[in-house]
Amino acid sequence: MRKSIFITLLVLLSISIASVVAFGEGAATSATPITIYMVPKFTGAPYFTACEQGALQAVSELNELGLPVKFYYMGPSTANTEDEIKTITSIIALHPNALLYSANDSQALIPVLKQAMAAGIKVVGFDADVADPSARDLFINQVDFNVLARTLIDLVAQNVGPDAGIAILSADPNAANQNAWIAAMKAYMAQSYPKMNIVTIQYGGDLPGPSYQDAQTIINAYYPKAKAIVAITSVAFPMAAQAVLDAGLAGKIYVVGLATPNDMKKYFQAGVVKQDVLWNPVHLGSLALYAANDLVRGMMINNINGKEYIGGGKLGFYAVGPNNVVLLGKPFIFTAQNV
Ligand code: RAM
Repeated sequence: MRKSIFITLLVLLSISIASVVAFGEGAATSATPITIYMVPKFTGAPYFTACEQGALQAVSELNELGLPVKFYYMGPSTANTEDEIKTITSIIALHPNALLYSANDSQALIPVLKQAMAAGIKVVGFDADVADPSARDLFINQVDFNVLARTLIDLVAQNVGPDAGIAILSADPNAANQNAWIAAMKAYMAQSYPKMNIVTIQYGGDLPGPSYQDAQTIINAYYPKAKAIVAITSVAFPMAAQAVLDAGLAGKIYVVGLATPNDMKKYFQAGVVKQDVLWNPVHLGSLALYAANDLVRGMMINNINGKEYIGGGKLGFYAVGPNNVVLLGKPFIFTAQNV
């Protein structure tokens, strides 16, 4: 049954590609390159560089198919909402076909994204959404919020205990992804570990210095009440590990979070981190790029068993869910054995 749906999808995608190639259906023909900009929360992080790499892979696959894409990656070098808005404003003036964003702030970006849509630009979020689904065409969510929350909290329960006190180290207080994970962690704790509790939530703004200082605050003001730090940004996790290491508390405070395995290697080696959780950021960037291409070229697959699909090239087909959210996949747990 699944196989036959897959074959139907494959056939439909090739028809869809063929029609674009042969008849120039939709907004752009194969001969006309389309222009796509990718704006991460910030450029200076291996996590977002991995998203960029994924987008570049998709660009070269599409080029091979005769569907040329001009691709540009730009954004603030460190987390900064105002600069992110300025970047998007300047991109709108260049009239690209599509814009990919990861929002530092789920509210602040809404007007500029609506402006982009009004200018005829297809808008696709990845990694971190905005609070208003009508401000973008699609959002690619890396992992189901509840699945990610469960993964992190189960690790705390296994390593510290079902009654652990937790300090959360987050990003911008208005970041949609971090806030959704926090809400999902609270709900899962209440349901599965009623004695577990969140002692404090600190917001390091996805910036190294403030994240390190927040980790120090947790160590100095909340340990031993908090015996676990859950650092849910790729900037904060290595900073938390560094702060615990510097305080001589490796092995006493359990530090877990989200970051590229490469970023965490030295902390595994130093014995301060035992697990690192992340999805595949390369695939996230690829799927976002494919989604934008599909929208611009009119290659979305509509109404198979009542659903709409995007074609993600080698990644396969992905259904568009409620609020135009597409789910990428599952989180991985990295350990000293596989980093
Ligand atoms: C940071 C960003 C991003 C988040 C990753 C894990 O780099 O906040 O939104 O998904 O960490």
